[in-house]
Amino acid sequence: MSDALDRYSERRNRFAATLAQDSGGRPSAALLLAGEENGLKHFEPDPNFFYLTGVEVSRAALLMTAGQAKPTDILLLPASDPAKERWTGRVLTAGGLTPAAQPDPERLESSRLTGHPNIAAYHELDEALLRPLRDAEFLYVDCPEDALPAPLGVSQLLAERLRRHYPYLQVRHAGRLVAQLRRVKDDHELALMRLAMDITAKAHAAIMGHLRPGQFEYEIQALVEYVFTASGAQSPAFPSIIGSGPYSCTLHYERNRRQMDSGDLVVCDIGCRKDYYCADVTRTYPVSGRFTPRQREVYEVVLGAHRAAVEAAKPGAYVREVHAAALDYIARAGYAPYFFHGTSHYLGIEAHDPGSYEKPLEPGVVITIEPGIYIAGEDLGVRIENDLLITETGSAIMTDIPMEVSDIERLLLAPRRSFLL
Ligand SMILES: [Mn+2]
Repeated sequence: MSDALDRYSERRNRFAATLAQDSGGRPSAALLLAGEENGLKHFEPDPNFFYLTGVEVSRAALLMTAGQAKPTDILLLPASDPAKERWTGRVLTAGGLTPAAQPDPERLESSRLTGHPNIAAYHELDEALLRPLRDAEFLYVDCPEDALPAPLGVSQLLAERLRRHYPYLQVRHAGRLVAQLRRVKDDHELALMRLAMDITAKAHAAIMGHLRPGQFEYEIQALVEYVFTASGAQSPAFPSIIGSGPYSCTLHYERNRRQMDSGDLVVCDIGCRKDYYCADVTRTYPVSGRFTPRQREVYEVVLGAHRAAVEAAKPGAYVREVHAAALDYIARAGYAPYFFHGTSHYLGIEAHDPGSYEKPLEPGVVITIEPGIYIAGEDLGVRIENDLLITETGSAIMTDIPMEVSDIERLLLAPRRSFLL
């Protein structure tokens, strides 16, 4: 079995252990769904399902048990659909059984490609659930963190139906358990995140090579996303924020329609996703190439807060302590009212990766450090964001992009390159 496949089976073993621990050793079953295709939208599997299987097809599921006489680990895949494959190309399918009740060649092939010994068809999910649910006391299903404002999803409806059939079943949240595992990145994940960060660094270098007064924010967005795609990233990790002048103070500005002027600052909060892993890096640039004294004054405070936060981020520390370090620095400079968001979030398969903030940092955790000061009355917003890996001894910034005033001005004042168009 290849390294890649070992990695997923090792993750499933750890998930099974977490499951056994959470259910106190009582019989339980966990069901994670890949999700469904949505019109012409490019399909991406549910992050928790993907983390445990590496499988990218829709209408797939992972069924596992803990505390039961015979442990279950079944990957359910869609039935083959030759007519559909004319449109979509060959996808992983469940195959079937031979007359001798052995896996047919298609099933064997899917087993080989996924490293999963037990494959079944997704449309036979009810049958696959029969035995695990006969004894289970707990059913773990996944559910989005912000479920309340959204319509009920497939796994919620499924859990509701199963509970009607097995009224004694207690439903628990599988996502929280996978999030515990996803919070600490393995070497493979860190390698992919570094690729995403290197591409994002190239995009920031391109901004510094092209930015000039008179451009529209969307021109910078186009440049950034060109670099992402041309460098092999699958997509932006989140809508690119290119916010200039008054919009430098709008935290999640993503219209990017304004024409930039020479006295403006422009906040560029960008990141790509490479093989499912995200980068998220913000720099704030003076459009003219030079900060005004006032802009520089505020910029240096944010930079100092950034350093203070990095200093505070180490094994054993809490994210709230990292935030307090940044906020203290900004407060001592007199700007406390102008910093009104958190300093850090987890980063990984999602730009806002899940994980508890009530647990201390530990080696392998990746967080962002992104203090900012936003003075709307002066159209003056500054944010500086890097991605930080917690190490055995402290932390390491994973993104190599200039952030000192002198470096940024030098790069911005070098001869401009012009756009293709
Ligand atoms: Mn961020």
